[in-house]
Amino acid sequence: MNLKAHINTVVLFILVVLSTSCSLVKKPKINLLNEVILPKPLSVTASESSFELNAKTKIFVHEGSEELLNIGHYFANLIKPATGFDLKVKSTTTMSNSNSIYLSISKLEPKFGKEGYILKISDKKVNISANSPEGIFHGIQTLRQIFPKEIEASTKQKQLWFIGTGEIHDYPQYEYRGAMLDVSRHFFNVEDVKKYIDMLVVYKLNMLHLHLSDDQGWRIEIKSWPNLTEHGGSTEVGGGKGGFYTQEEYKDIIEYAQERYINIIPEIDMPGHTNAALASYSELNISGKVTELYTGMKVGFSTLDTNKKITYQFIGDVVRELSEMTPGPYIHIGGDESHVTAMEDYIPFINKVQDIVLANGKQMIGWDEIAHADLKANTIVQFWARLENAQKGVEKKAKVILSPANKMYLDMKYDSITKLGLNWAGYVDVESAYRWTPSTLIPGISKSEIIGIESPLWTETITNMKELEYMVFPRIIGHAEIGWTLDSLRDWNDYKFRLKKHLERLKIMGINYYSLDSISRK
Ligand code: TNX
Repeated sequence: MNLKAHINTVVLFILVVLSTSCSLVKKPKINLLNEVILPKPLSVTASESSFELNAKTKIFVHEGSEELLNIGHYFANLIKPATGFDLKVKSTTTMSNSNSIYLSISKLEPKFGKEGYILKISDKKVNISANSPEGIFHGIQTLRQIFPKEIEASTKQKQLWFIGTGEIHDYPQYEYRGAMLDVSRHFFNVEDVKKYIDMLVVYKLNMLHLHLSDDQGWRIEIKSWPNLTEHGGSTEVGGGKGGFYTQEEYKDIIEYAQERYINIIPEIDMPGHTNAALASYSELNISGKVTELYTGMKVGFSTLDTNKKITYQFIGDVVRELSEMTPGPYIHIGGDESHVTAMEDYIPFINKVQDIVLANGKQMIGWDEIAHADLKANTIVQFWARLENAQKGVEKKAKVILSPANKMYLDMKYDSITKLGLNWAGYVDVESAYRWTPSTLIPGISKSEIIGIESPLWTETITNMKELEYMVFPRIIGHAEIGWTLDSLRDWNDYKFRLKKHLERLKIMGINYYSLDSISRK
């Protein structure tokens, strides 16, 4: 080694020693219990030291797991803009590396299920373990929320990234925690849907139900019935140009969602809410003639002809093409507000559609009206309006998803001065969205019959992402906590306090949320 190289090495050594000892001296005490994590985890214990994430931190994943490597890269990319760090993600067999974030599948107690996780933070490393990758992904969302809120910034921040040490144990109380987006009344393109998915995963939601057809527009390409999108996809409420997803685009959404542990549930609403299809194919109409395209906001005026063979051929084709593209277990068939379909036609219609869905290897979900039909063992009833329907469903041994309109409809106005939205189910302020308990909502329906809850956003009055965000946030965060967190750990005043702090984070994320000034007045 020549002299110059030697001097360089010595200087470098001194620098390294200085920098590590400096950071040791500076290491702050941070109390993990003070961090806001939404939804609230099952247990948090704090050990009042801190871990620093810096440019040298490495993400290690348990050897051989492609999926965990992907999650590692997801986290590295997530924090890259704000930190400027390009964290390495590597496979490993040992856990002895310091300054690392270690992701591993291990056998946690069965109660953690496939979505639970344990997050351990020491001053040297972060460790997330779970029974399956879903759990690791949820653990990553918790880790993300523990970092200073500036971690969400889209530009490089000048600051250090310390987090408090301790341990978090966590798993959900309901397996189905969903959102629904109506892309029919107003179309939202692939980029918008991906953005929405990215917002949902922060709160550990795991289902996105897409309302793909209604009177005002058909939004998914069906190759055997091309006019559905060509003609039926060309409109939306208010006369805009509509739009639709090609099958390639739909698969792209599914893949994006899958990488984030979100299951996509496609809905084709029938036999009502079908004007876009009726305007595209004459043979589906009772009159045998096509209808006009519709851009208004009325509901309940359209129906497929439930007595024609061609109707079931049509549904068979649609369900087959959808099932082929959809890896998840569910197909949603709507079934709501079929006001111009006679009950004696409605019941055999739903029965036949249920057979079609089952024949395609899928499980049927329908809005609560389907409880009038003969439900098969694994059919799911989605409660939105009528308690009697949900109760009837449970009597018929169906499981239920709860979407009570007066608590969960994100298209309901917050209050009388909200510009967007509707109010047929009343105003849904942030408090009433949060202050209820699924298992005590409907007499006769207990926790074991409820697979979970879902927050629908109908879009008659919602035309773009800024408007969507305003109606969704922050109410959906409360719904996410209802679905995930044990009822006994939830309290409105405590939640209100945590949510207010969390709103500063939403601001940095650039989300156009509804301000909580109105709840501060209370
Ligand atoms: C009822 S909820 C509907 C939708 C409307 C919504 C508006 C349900 C199953 N049907 O068609 O868009 O109200 O809030």
